[in-house]
Amino acid sequence: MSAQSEQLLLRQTQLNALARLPRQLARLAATVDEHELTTPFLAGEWSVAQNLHHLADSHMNSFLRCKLILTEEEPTLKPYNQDRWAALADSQTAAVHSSLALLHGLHTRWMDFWNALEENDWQRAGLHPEIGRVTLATLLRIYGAHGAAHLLQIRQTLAAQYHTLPATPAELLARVDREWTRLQTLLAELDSSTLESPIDGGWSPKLHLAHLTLWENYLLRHLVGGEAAHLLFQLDPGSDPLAQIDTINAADEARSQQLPLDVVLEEAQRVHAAVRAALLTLEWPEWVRPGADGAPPVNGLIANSYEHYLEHWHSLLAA
Ligand code: NI
Repeated sequence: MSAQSEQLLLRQTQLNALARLPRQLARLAATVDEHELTTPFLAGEWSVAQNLHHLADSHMNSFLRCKLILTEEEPTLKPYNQDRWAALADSQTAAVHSSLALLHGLHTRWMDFWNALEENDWQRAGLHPEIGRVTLATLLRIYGAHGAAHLLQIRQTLAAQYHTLPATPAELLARVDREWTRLQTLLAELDSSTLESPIDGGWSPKLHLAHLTLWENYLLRHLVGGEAAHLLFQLDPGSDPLAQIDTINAADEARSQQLPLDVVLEEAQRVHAAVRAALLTLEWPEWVRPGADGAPPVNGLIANSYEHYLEHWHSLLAA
């Protein structure tokens, strides 16, 4: 590929990221309750709501800068204090629909702006007092990656609500239910063709779900049920499955590719229902007492349930 077409492809990727961001944020926000929106679970970091309001503030500023750069000769760009903005009352409210609506309209206008640029417009620039000369090409590169960085930040913020071990089986189950519901809410919006389409060239939603089912099955049959893990994964006796996670995942991916969508969806619900039932019958003291390695066995239940859903639902936002 020539350097020029590589650059065009990169620009298209950045434009696509900007175009789809408002929908990703709206889908995510629909799964987050008021407590989760406004609690800064990560000490010293913004709440989910502050992240969302910040994206609206930041992109409004950037859109205006883009227009100034296109219509004036190297205009001076006005910096602003984003932390102070995020601390204002309007950035703390749980009413995030206002910022989501702003972003929806704003990104539509912004896409019209970008799509109408002539090739030599991309090198037009403004002067930022702290960063120096900033071209439109640079602004697209920065803001094309900005949303993804905050989506990651939001996921880490939500994950931080689980930093301590669940105190009771009921709390474990509540966490499992919360993240499972988030995952299912995101899946429920996708039609069957989207469920089977690769996301950004990676796994389809169907493959993400099949993968979660594989490890829920491990939780159910090995961690709780005591079945030998090598039998479960059809490995040689004595081999350690946790040392072969990539091989196991790849084998399951190949198997799941061949399965009809309904079978994968049905299996996911069936295995998950069995996991839930099993969690209700745990002899709790055994699970929270530190094992030989110092870690309580409940960690295995967590890693193969709600923590694992959290790692994967994030990818579904881009489906
Ligand atoms: Ni995984």
